[in-house]
Parts: sequence; structure tokens; C-alpha cells
Amino acid sequence: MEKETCTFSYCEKPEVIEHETDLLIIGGGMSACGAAFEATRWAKGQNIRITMVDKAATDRSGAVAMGLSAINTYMGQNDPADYVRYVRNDLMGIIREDLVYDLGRHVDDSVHHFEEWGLPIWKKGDEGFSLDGFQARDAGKPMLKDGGTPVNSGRWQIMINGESYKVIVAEAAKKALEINRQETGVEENHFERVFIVKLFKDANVDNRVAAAAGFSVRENKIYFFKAKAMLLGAGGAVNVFRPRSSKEGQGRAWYPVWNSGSGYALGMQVGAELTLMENRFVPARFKDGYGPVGAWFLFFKAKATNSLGEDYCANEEALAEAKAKYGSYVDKLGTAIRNHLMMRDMKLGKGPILMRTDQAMDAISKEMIEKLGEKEGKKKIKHLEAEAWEDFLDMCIGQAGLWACDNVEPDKVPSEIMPTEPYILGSHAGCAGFWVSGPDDLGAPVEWHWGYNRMSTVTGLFMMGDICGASGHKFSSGSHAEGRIAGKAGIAFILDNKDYSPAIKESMDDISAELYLPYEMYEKYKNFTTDPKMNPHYIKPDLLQTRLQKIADEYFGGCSTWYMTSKTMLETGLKKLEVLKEDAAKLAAADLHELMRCWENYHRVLSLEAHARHIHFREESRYPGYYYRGDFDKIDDENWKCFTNSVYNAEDLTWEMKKVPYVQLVD
Ligand code: SFD
Ligand code: AMP
Repeated sequence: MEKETCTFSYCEKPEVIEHETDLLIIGGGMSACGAAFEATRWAKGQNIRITMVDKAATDRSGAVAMGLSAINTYMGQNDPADYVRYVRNDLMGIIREDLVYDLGRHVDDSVHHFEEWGLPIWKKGDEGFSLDGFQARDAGKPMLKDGGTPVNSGRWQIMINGESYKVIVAEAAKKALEINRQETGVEENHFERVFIVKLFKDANVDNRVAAAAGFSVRENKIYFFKAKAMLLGAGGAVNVFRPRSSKEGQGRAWYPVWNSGSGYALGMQVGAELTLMENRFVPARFKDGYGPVGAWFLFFKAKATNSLGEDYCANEEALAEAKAKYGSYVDKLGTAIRNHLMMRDMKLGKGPILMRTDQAMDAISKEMIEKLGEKEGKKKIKHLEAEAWEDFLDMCIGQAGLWACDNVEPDKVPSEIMPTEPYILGSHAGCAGFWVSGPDDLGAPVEWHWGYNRMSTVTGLFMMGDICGASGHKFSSGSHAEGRIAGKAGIAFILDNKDYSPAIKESMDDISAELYLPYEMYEKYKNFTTDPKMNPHYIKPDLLQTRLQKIADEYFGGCSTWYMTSKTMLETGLKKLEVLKEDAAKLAAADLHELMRCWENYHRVLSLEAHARHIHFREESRYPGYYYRGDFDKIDDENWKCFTNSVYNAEDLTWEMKKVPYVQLVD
């Protein structure tokens, strides 16, 4: 088919705004806010300009938009080496221990800052019961940094009143950016509602990132940022697989629907090396509302059972069967294995799986009345019931709405939980992302360190949060801490390369034409049809997304095959994906919102392709409960206890795949 081009014969030419900076932060989420805060400190007095660009409004952008009710990574009295052991177990034995340890030794400082900035953190009360963040403050409990004792739900997780978590973290980042703006005298350094589409390499310096192009999602404007270094924190890939939610519920997902794989796509297209992209996260969630389960399992000590009331994680037969395939990894009962055991029971018809919220609340009530007496105990129980609702109101309002609609009173009836569709991410219980340089003081192989912490294999391009690979279980606090690590390293890189000035070979006209092509397509062909959704000349983003999700779901191990795939299924799906990628050149947008949808979906296509190619390369089932290779349904440590790395060549659309030895650093 002839390639379409944009000559602005049909759509209006946008205004082009060129912005030169030193450090460009792409994203405005947890990692990006950490980066802005830390980079500003190190840039002080150096006349280094820092700019943040976010596709949304930073106050509520990213995964923490709705808020959270726990901070899942806090060391407290724990040794970071233990944190490494925990992450390694949960991620089936293969992680970059240097990155994980590095995060563990820095993360608490981020949490202490959150509290100083106003985040209410639960504390242990005098009689051993928990006080929420406000009660703790009113009772004069000390802050964490001054020795206050948090309420740990699990070993690493602490409870917060977190509805405004993101607003609080964003405020500090925005303040930092403003300090930098005043110091450097620039007019503007925080761009919201600008969607970055593409990165560009330097015209003269080999393998060095130099610029980023995007467009405003509100105005007819294209933005072109030139920078000496970039920190990429644009989050994971959501809505890549066909979701379980359908029709009027469609659009609901557990992870943020607006994180569309830009983080992966932007880095991949300039050739940054990826690692463990086969990994994914399939969270067990409250059915249909996607409410997180952690607080219920860990804090309320609820048990999940099959419909017969049996603990599916304690079934001897199931455990023996799993051990025969997946070996000693089963003993650890990590997230993937718990999923695997739940799925087994569901496939045997022992569903629905139920979270016994009623029994948990009952046990807590008894304990409280026993310890505090009838009156005080009942008062405490009321407060706890409110907390159970707030767990969702803080971070997944839809789930609270669904409970209310279904007349669910969690203290009276259990609720269904269910494995969701897969998500590609690297900061929660998953580790898909880029291969980065680590710290040099932790005994890691020399080839894991090439100068600057968290710098990718593209010079000047740093990765953080969801897209920094092989180092999951960072969560919100760890992503912030990783942003700070990258922010500091980015400034060091700029200071060490003072004479560099970015230069690009592409013209602004060509870049504008590429970004606005979907507009031109729509305007050119919109009259060839009676229904603007259907057209022989173009494809609208929602239809492209439907095709993408169908391919992912049916060929790459989505819900419809119970997460099962194989060499032949992957190869068939990859062929369909190639055609879809070709068709993406015919994407059409009727307005700015759809223009964003077009590019979001293109980013999803690339993220999914990386995911599928990695699953294809790794000939074993390393992550049962996340996905299965039916043709290699076992863990094969002899051949596959290694990282799987890849590089995408966007010029000729080829992939280079390789194994990289895993090295254990912590006993
Ligand atoms: O309950 C572009 N997370 C949890 N972390 C915790 O610590 N505790 C919890 O309780 C957690 N849980 C949880 C969590 C997330 C969600 C959605 C729910 C529940 C319902 C995980 C953390 O939130 C997560 O680990 C971090 O936020 C990851 O940080 P980061 O920086 O990697 O991603 P981000 O915060 O989503 O920010 C992404 C940013 O990129 C922007 N962006 N900007 C410009 N151009 C583009 N093309 C862009 N594409 C994206 C976004 O706007 C955003 O600012 S629980 O399940 O365990
Ligand atoms: P979730 O709400 O499922 O995202 O979990 C929040 C935190 O609790 C994460 O750190 C999870 O790894 C952990 N978690 C969730 N469920 C369990 C469980 N059954 N056992 C141990 N840890 C869990």
C-alpha cells in the first residue's frame, strides 16, 4: 500500500514551540516527581535548566492519581539485603540485585519526605492498636524520621491515609521546578498536557539522545524539546491485553489506563536495550471493580478460599503438581505461584474464589472486644469498618461503588477475587523494562555499570519507575526513590559533559507532519463514508486498540486462553501484529483527544511486540500464574536462569535477542 504523508493540505498546521533545556524529565508520576525534586538540589548554583513534560496534569497524573492506602516499600528496621531476597523470591529468582539493593538503601528517605510534606501515615497506638494518620498526629505520635512506629500491614508495607498522596508528592516536585526556573531564569519549565510521541538521537554524536517531540492535547501546538540528558518515567503499559471488563464497564482496569506503554516505546525506538520484557503482572483483584487485595490479605488478615472453603494455596496435590514443574520456587508462595494455585482451582470448577472479608472482620471484632471491652471495642470496630471502605475510596473508588451497588457489606459477606488481564510494568510485582547501568559499589559485574546510575544503553537517556527493568517491587515509594537516584545521576552526567549541545538532523516540518499525520488522514478521507468510525482509507484508534487487544488476548496468553501460549501461537500472533503495525500508519484522528489515542495505541503496539518476542525467546514457563508456555511448561534453571535482553531497530524493524548471565550478589 502506498504510504500516506501529511502535507497539511487538509488539516491545519500546528504552531511549533521549541524549548531548549539541560535535563528533560518525561512523565509527571512518582518517579518523575522524585527526579524533579532531587535534580533541583544537585543543579543548585550550576545554572542547569530542568524541564518536566507530562501528558496530563501532574497533581493527579500516573498510577497514583486516585491515591493509595499503603506504601508498599518501606524498610524500617529491615536490612536492604532482606529486601533483595524478598524481591528475588517473588520474581522467580532473576533480578538485578544491585538495582534492588540500591533502591532499598534509599527508599525510606522518600517516605520520610512524604510525611514531612503532609502525607498522614498510620502509627502504632499505645495499647498496640493502630491509629490512622490523623489520629496519630492528634495523639502527638512522632514522625517516622523521629522514631515513630508505622503500622506495618506486611513486612514491607505501611498504611497511609493516601487519597491525596499524588497531590502532595506533585506539590514538592512543582516547588522544586519553580526554584530551578527562578534560578535559571527560564520562562517555563513545567509542561502539562503535552504528549511525547518520539525521541531523537543526536545528529553528530553516536548513540546519544538529544530531543523529544510531542503535541499539546488541548491546543494546536507541537512541542520540540532539546536536552543534554533525559529521564524517562512515562509508566507501564495498560490496556494492551483485552480486559475482563466489557461494554459499559470497559475502560476499567486495575493499573492506570492512561499509561499506554509510552515509556517502553520511546526508549525502544531509539534503541535502548530491554530486559525481561516477557515478564508481566497479573494481579489477583476483587472481581469487576479491580480493588487491590493487599490490605485485605496483609492488614485485615483475610483468607481467600475456593467456593468449598478450602485454602487453594495449601492443597497438597496442587502443591506437589506445581513443584514437579516449577521446583523449589513453589515453596516461596510468591505472587505468581499464588495466582497459579488460584487459577488451578478455578479451572477445576472450584470457583468463585472468595476473599473471606466477613470472617476476617469477625475475628478482629472478637479480638477488640476481648481486649478493650464491649463499648471501646465496638467504637474501634466502627472505625476499622470505615478503614475497610477507605482502602478502596483511597485508591480504587470504583470498587467501593461496586460494593455499594451490589449491597456488599464486607463484614457480612465475602467478595469474589479473580486474576485480571495482564499488565506490562516493572515497579509493582513485575519487572519488564530497560537494561540500565547500576551503582558501582555493590560488587556487581563491571559490565552492569557504565558510568551513571540508571542510564540506559543510549547515552544520556535514563530510566526510572515502571520502565527500569529487572527490579520490581519498587511500588510508589521506590519509584520516587529511583527517580531521585536517576535525577542525581542525570545532573552528574550533564556536569561531566558541559560542552555538549544537542543537534538534530530531522526538520521541524517533517516532525510536525509525522505527528499530525492521523489528523490529515481523517480530514482527507472523512467524506468517503457515512459513518466516520468506518472507512476503507483509515482506522480509528479505538478499532486499532480492539484488534491489538484481541491479538494479545488470544495469541500471547491473555485471559481467554487462561494465560497459555506457545511458539506457534506466538508466531501466528506476531504475524497479525506486524500487519496491525503496518495499518497503524493509517490511524485517523478527528480531534486532539483522538490524536493522543492514536499515538497511545502505537506505543501499546510496540510494547506488546517486545513482550511477545521475549516470551517467544524464553523457552520455559518462568512465571506460572502470569503466563505459561504450553510447549515448555516448566522452569528450566539450567538453560534459562538468565536475563533475556533485546534491542529493537526502528529503521529496519528487526530485533536482536540475547541471554545475559544472572549473577547473585546477596546470599
Ligand atoms: O494496592 C507521559 N501502586 C502501589 N504502590 C504502593 O506503594 N502502594 C500501593 O498500594 C500500590 N497499589 C497500587 C498501585 C498503583 C495503582 C494504579 C493501584 C494500586 C490501583 C503502584 C505505584 O503507583 C507505581 O509503582 C508507581 O506509581 C510507578 O511510578 P512511575 O513513575 O513509573 O509511573 P506513574 O506514577 O504511573 O507515572 C507515569 C507518568 O507518565 C506520564 N506519561 N507523559 C508525557 N508523554 C507521554 N507519552 C506519557 N505517557 C505517560 C503520566 O501522565 C504520568 O505522569 S496496590 O495495587 O498494591
Ligand atoms: P496488592 O494489593 O495485591 O497489590 O498487594 C499490596 C502488597 O501486598 C504488595 O506488596 C503485595 O506483594 C503484597 N501482597 C498481596 N497479597 C499478598 C499475600 N497474599 N501474601 C503476601 N503478600 C501479599
